[in-house]
Amino acid sequence: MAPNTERTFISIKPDGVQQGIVGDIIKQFEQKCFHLVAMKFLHASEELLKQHYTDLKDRPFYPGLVKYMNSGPIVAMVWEVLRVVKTGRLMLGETNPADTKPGTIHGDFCIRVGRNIIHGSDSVESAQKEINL
Ligand code: DAT
Ligand code: MG
Repeated sequence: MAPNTERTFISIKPDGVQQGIVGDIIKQFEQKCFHLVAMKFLHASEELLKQHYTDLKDRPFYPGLVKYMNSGPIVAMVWEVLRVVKTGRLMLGETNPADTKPGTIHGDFCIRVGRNIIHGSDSVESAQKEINL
């Protein structure tokens, strides 16, 4: 990797896959000149999801979050480019679709925080952890 180049973990959640917007989302990252370095279509196990979301284990929505993420297949991707972690989060918009503007992925494709169709790493460190998982 070139200096300052980062990798981020982005996954399209089960409802995003069901909505049929996988291609639209990948296209946005490609248009932004992110490089796709890995992609996997998988049905994540509860065990794997619990590890991925371990920081949230004491939050009231955690059991529902794990169940939702386990409800169908997801598209797990690694994207690489300069400052990709921050830019990726900007393209996703705020966690809660109600708090974010149209023109972001959360702003354009979903309504509820508990069904927000896409995940993106929030730091270089968490990206590393999530990619390893
Ligand atoms: P982010 O995914 O933006 O990093 P997070 O790590 O705080 O946000 O939460 C992880 C996911 O959990 C989030 O994408 C959607 C869900 N979530 C967060 N807050 C929630 C809430 N108040 N009710 C239901 N689900 C929530
Ligand atoms: Mg998070």
